Amino acid sequence: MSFLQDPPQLPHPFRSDRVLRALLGRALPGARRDALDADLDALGDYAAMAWQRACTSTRRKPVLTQWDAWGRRVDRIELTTAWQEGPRLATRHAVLAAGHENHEHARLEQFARVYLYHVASEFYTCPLAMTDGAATALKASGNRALAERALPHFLSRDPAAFWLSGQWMTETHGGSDVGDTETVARQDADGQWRLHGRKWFSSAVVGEAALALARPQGAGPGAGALALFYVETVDGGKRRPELTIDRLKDKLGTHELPTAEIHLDGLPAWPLGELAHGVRQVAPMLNVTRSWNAVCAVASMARALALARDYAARRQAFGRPLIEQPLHAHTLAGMQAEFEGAFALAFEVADLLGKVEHGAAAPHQAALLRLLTPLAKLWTGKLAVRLCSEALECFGGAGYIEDTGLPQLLRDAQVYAIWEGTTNVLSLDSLRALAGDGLGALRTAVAAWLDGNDDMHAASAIQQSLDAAARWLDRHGTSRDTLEAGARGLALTLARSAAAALLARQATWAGANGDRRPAAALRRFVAQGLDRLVAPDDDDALLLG
Ligand code: MFK
Repeated sequence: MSFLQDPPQLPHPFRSDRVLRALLGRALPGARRDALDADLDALGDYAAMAWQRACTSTRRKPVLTQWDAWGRRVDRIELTTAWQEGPRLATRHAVLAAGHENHEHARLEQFARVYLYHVASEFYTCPLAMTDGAATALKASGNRALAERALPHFLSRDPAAFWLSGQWMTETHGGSDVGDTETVARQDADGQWRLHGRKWFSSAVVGEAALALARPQGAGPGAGALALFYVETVDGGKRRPELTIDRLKDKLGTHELPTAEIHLDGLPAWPLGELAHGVRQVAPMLNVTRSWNAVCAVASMARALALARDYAARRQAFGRPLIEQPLHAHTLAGMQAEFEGAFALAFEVADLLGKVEHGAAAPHQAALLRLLTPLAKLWTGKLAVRLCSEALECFGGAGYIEDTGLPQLLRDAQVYAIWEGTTNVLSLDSLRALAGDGLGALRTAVAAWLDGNDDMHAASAIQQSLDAAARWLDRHGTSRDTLEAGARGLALTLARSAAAALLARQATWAGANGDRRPAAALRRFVAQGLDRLVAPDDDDALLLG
């Protein structure tokens, strides 16, 4: 054999990530950086180790054993190594606890940890997101008894005390239309609520608790009649018999994540608040998990790009390294600009969340957060698929070969557009936010982000695309069908405009230190287009006829 290609090497995920380091350097007071950097460095070490391990071992999936040899129902799940390591990693580095510290930077510091841990965790971050969402919803509910019981476990820094929480919403009939939930809550003679039903996607079935939507017995139809309940799944170290696992899902990706179908047969439950408006009560959880979704999508992009960039310097073709081939370099640079925009938007959501939660936000920033959360989730979810797909192409045929570890990036990325609501569900959610003062809040924020930046071409492109979005809303806002048909185009336009303005802010900050790379990211991002508005027409019905 005359030639063996060097595989890509993963640079240290924290030390080599100039985009993350630049953001933290600017956004956090110096005194906060030391403790955070120690955790980020350790999580970066873990990620580097996990990549090496994945490249040199056989991929495993969790295994469900429902019955023991003697016929007892056991529902035991054997987890992969990274999942077994999850509680220790998550607690030692405060991946959840950091987000609930009592200061305005708590969420930014938390999501920096999430970003570095996510890919290596093999989607252990999925139940962590649910647990974070459950902690947030419990706090918002004002139910002190449940909060005092669960939060010390959910936010523990001790793996022995740590509990994961699920989010049991999705059902076969309900799906995205959660109002069609069929799970029923019945109250027994001594007043204890018990849940009866089937939940179709539970990604934290190995957890100790969950928040579940159910219809109190006798309540009417629709979402307004649903209630939100807290349940525990384990009693005395054993899974409660009123909870059975029907099977693990056979999914396109996220293979290490034991997503399950479950049956509830009288599982004890406690309402978080009033016995109605459960969707309203679960909304704080949804917005937190959607923020995780965005940051995790960006983390997958970062991984794909880091490997593709390293490989471009290693791989020779047509007499020179790929990175010296103009078209390859141009392709990678375009990907880098998109990634930097997505990173800026996802982390702005993280930063805003911390500010809003701690009363440190400006008046317009609560409405801004409400709008940017679905925008960041939906845009980064789609972009992760496109960027991971493009990154696989950067390896030629090797990108299509399983044991390079590369195809998994693309398979896993597909989940971001589905997990926590599809692109269309999130586009419709952004209409809810726009019905408030979302657009006004975004315009106020964009003006501040552009302040001091000297790229007039970018500023004008951003203003034009926001003006076009506002005109589109004025023109079509009265027709619900047209508004909904164009909601995705509108959401993508707003997401890209916001991301471009955030890149401008980053470019201004970096320019002061002589770093011209963020300005280049802004130019390229704007050149790749901001406006994704869709002109309404009658052809949908014809095309589908
Ligand atoms: C990691 C790997 C994972 C492995 C594979 C996973 C595959 C996917 C598995 C899953 O199932 S993930 C879960 C996916 N499902 C969802 O995310 C739910 C999708 N549906 C929605 O998001 C709907 O928009 C929602 C159910 C939230 C609401 O639909 P409705 O029933 O039409 O509610 P409505 O009447 O519009 O809103 C009810 C209340 O909630 C309103 O408040 P009021 O009662 O005060 O009027 C809304 O304003 C409020 N609300 C809704 N969304 C909100 C919100 N408030 C704040 N933020 C939001 N995002």
